[in-house]
Amino acid sequence: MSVDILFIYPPTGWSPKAMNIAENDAPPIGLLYVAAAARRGGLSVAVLDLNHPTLTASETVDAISRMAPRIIAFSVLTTASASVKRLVAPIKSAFPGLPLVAGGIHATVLPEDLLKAGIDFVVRGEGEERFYELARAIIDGKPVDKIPGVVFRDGSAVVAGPRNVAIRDLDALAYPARDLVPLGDYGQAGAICGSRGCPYSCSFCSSVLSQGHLYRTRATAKVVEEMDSMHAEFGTTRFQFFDDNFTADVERAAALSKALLSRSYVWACQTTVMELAGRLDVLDLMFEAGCREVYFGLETGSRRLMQQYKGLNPERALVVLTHAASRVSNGNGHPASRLQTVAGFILGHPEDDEQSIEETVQFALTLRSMGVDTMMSIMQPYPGSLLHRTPARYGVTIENTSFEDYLYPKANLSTRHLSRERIRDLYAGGLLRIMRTYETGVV
Ligand code: B12
Ligand code: SF4
Repeated sequence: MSVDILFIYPPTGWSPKAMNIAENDAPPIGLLYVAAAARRGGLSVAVLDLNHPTLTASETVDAISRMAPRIIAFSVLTTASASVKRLVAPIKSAFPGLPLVAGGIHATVLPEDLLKAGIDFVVRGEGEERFYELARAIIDGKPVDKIPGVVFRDGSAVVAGPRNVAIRDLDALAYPARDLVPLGDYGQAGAICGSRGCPYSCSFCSSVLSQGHLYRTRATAKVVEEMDSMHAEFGTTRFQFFDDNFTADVERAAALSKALLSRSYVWACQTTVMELAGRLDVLDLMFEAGCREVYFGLETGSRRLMQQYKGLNPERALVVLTHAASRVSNGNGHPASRLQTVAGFILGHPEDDEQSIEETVQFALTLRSMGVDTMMSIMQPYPGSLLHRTPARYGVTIENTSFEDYLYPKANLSTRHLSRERIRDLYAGGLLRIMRTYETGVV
């Protein structure tokens, strides 16, 4: 077997065996979009997800040798950048001259980090159009310096093509090439994207600089069509929307829900509270249409910070979250169950202090007593976020620059109010109090 392109999805910083697989149990949708576009252009493609099944470096080299690709292309999140760097040397020594390409969020925001490690070409931004052009140019021996988004080394110089602009018409894209991965092995096999980008600009989010504020949506009919095709091809009935913010356009969320009323699919999404605060009817509609899990990025439970970040107050947030958590259905075409409601919090915001963190933990405990699940993480300085780009502006110090440690339970920065160690201890203490509510059922 030989292929033009072998796409590789590397593991995050945790060793695959120690990794909480649920965190990483989704097919790499971004990479599968890029693979589908390359295939549509006539290139033969294969995908190796090093998490499914987990492969060591030498097993990866063996797999590459069996597939004999003309180009290797990695999808790189920051937490996976160390894995990619570790793979470069064995691949280069086994296959000298084989071009190595990288794309994805980390490659987009820090291309030189990967070029320095031996990657030959980086594609910044959305890869569907640009990767295909690059791959064709490499195969045909044509120049690559005019391709938007492409960055490469020329001797000691780093050459960058023009800026890669965001794709406007998401409906024109080929569906992600899900057939190239062992779809049945993923917990979140129903991953699907109905929109890209987000109109907000939270300081800790990499979407801001990597995808810009350009919020783009697909036609609802097209999204439903893709769900139907996944149902027909893979038997999918449970879907996970990977949109950054499912209700960023609340009317669109309502329209998509209406279109799903006639299907018996179950689905999950992530969103923010703001848009739904005055539109509980949309939440009801989503539930009626099969939404059975909703993750709210609340980020803080402190009155002061909630106001500052989201223009919200805890009472308003409570109305939305408790409304969601009290939705119960006895069937009606969709599975009889409740709406699992999850509130996500981050500890260690630049303005967090002992008191605001205590308020966040208290708020989480209040939510637990009302049937809402909570998820706590520690603030990370992800490249691509404003916090990483201008830490001094936010009064934070990045104490650890080892990217593989940028995982939600690890403390890697200090703020003007709290040391890194104190953030870690407050997180551990808060988490313990919340975990106890799951053990005992008593809040
Ligand atoms: C859904 C999601 C998840 C899901 C699924 C992840 C998955 N396997 O795909 C779950 C919940 C499992 C998850 C887990 C984690 N996530 Co997450 N997640 C997202 C989210 C909301 C959407 C990702 C997505 O599917 N986007 C849609 C697709 C179409 O876009 P895309 O993936 O960026 O791909 C495009 C381009 O990047 C590029 N591209 C991608 N790959 C390639 C490859 C090549 C060769 C080329 C040329 C181009 C290219 O082209 C694609 C198509 O246009 C993003 C936010 C965001 N906007 O990116 C965060 C995000 C990616 N996650 C993030 C993080 C940190 C994590 C975790 C490490 C959290 C943790 N546990 O500590 C884990 C890592 C797990 C892993 N390795 O998969 C960060 C990454 C930050 C960074 N700088 O790397 C983000 C950006 C959110 C944030 N905090 O800012 N995540
Ligand atoms: S954290 Fe959520 S709401 Fe904030 S910019 Fe990122 S995707 Fe948008």
